[in-house]
Order: sequence, then C-alpha cells, then structure tokens
Amino acid sequence: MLRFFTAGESHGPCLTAIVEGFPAGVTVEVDAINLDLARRQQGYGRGGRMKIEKDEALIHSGVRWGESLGSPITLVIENRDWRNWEKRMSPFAQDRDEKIAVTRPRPGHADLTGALKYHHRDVRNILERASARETAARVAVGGLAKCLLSPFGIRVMGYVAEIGGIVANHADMSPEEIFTRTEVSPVRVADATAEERIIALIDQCKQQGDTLGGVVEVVAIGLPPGLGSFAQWDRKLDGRLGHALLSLQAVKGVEVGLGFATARLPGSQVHDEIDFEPQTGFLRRSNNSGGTEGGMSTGEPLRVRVAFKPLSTLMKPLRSVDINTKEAVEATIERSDVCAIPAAAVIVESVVAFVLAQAFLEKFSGDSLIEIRRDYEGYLEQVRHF
Ligand code: EPS
Repeated sequence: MLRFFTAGESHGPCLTAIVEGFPAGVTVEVDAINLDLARRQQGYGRGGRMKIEKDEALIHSGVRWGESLGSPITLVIENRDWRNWEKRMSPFAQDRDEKIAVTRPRPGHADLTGALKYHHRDVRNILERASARETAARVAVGGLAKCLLSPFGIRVMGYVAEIGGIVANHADMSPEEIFTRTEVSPVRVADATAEERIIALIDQCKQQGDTLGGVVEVVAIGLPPGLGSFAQWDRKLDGRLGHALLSLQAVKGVEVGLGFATARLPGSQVHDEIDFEPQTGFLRRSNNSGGTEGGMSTGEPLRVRVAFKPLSTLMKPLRSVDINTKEAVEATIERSDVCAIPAAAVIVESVVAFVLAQAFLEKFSGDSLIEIRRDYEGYLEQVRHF
C-alpha cells in the first residue's frame, strides 16, 4: 500500500516526508516536484515568511539515478527561517525560556484545544506543528505521485474558484484552458475582472487586519474507470478524497461534482445519462457526478471543490483568554498571511494526486512500473471489449 508520513515543525530545521510502497522504475522528476513547491509559495496575499523560504525537495533515500528503487523515499525540505529560531525551537533543555511562552490562543487555530489535550502551557508547542507549513511536505509527496501518474496520461490541475465571496467566471472553458490561464494569475483565477476585485479585497483586508478564505477546484483527467471500490466504506474513492482533503489545515468543506447542489435538484437533472460510441465505448454527455459513481472513478474527469475558512491569525486580533491568568485578552499575533487560497489550489492538487496514485496502485498492483503497466494495459483492453 502506498502511504506517507510527514514530520517537522514550522520553525524547526526541516520538514520530512517518508513515502512507502512507491514502486520501482518510476522516473522521479525532482525539477517538477520543485516547480510545484515554488507554485505553492506564490500568490497574492502571502506574508513575510515566503520571502525567507525557497522550498526545494532533497531526496535522502529511495531514488537512484533518477529512478525510484521500490524502497522508502525520504523527502526533506529545509526551513530557511530555522536560523532565526534555533534557540526558541531548540531540542535542548538548557535553552528553555518560559518568558517567551505563547499563552493567548487564537480562535479558529488548534491553539486552545491542542494545549488542553496535550497539557502544554506554551501554545507554541501546538501551533508549530498545526501550521500549514506542513503542506510543503504534502506538495512534495504529491509531486512524487504525479511522477507515477503522468506516464499513464493522468493529469491533475488545481485553480481558484472563489476568494472572499468573489467568484471567478470560468464558464465555457475547458479545465486545461482554465489551468493554463490561472497559472499566470497572482490569485490563480482565469477571469480578469474577478482577479482585480480579489486583489483589491485582499488589500482591504490587509489594511483592516483581517483574513480571507475561498474555494479551490481540482480536475483530474485521464483516469480509467474503476479506481476505488463500491464494496467497502474505506475503499470508496470519494470517501478517501474527502478524508485526505478535510485533513488539510483550514478546510471546512469538500464537494464532488455538483456536490451540495445535487440535494436541491430532481434526479432527472442530476444523473449523467449513459451513451455508447463504437469508437470510444461508454460515455456521458454531462459530468454532474464529478467523475465518481458508487465510490469508483467513472473515467470522466474527476472534479472536486474544497472550501477553506479564513486564516485564524488576525493582525486585528479576536477576543481570547490567557491560559495562565484566565484574563480576557486579545489573541496572540503571529506573523502570517492575509490569504493563502492561491497556494491552497496547489496543495489540493497534490493531495488529490496522492489519493489517485494510491487508488491506481491498488487497482494495478506491482512492484515495478513495467508490471503495473502490463496490468493497466490488460485492464484497458478488457474494458474496451466489454
Ligand atoms: C502559518 C503561518 C505563517 C505562514 C505559514 C502558515 O508562517 P510564519 O508564522 O512563519 O510567518 O507563512 O505558511 C508557511 C510557512 C508556508 O510555507 O506555507 C500558519 O500558522 O499556519
């Protein structure tokens, strides 16, 4: 089974990811992984930290001469900011300094519940790991997943659908067209009017010490039918996407296809009618399902939408209570971003790529790419002659 763990604090020396179950013989494109890491660092609305970091994946195991070995792959991303935090984040007892403890939890962050649960009197012991800095490691892992998927023609594309209630008009554009255009937009939308309004809103929020959330959309094309399974709850592809996406910092909602809108429409306007063409086989004229039926990929583009709440560090802080004195105070202010939704598009793309790679390897198993390819081609042949 393909799986991964990440480790590392936001201001610690580095982030580490260990990926296990990755087959042998896959070309690992470090440049492509680093490009995704750079894409994640961009976007209008980011704070000072992104000027310090220049994320790069260092491969410490599992890859030799550009190809995966089949052994665990270790990816390391150094935190350049660590130099400024060596004493404050030191593992050594002699560096302990109670005076710098963070004691005013931010509403919306993991701060208070984490401190209660782990019995920490310094909220930094929670916020460092809860930080969305961790998503850099998930993007590197997603980059590896893309290396596995791309030889099979599977492409995953993420972009922004809305920020702070301003919705981009992406009607009448193919996913590829939207993606290409959003790649050059500072807020990852393909709608010049929305782009301008979003930038103005981010500026206004920055001035007011406030933050903004938004909705990200990801489309995956080139999937074969039958990834995931109807047979058991934890094998359903959409269920697994939901789990992976809701585990991202600040995510509050996930939709597949028409999502919540299906609840307000009759069945005749929701379900995608089935057609057949001798050249191409079974097909659908619509894709309201978002590419999954019964917990399995249909072969149509997979389409997910993910809602992120506004970041919980506000420069004009909300009311809180000091965990020591129990006095009413303003929440702590940590350097942060006003809006990270453009980065979230890259993160969601990476998370979807990983879940798809996992489901792909379950359907087409093998220890090496050559074995997987045999299985995959045999299955496509079987589907063609169904
Ligand atoms: C984050 C707070 C900020 C963000 C960080 C996520 O970090 P800092 O406090 O160091 O300025 O910049 O995001 C990243 C470091 C990143 O790489 O995306 C938070 O509290 O979640």
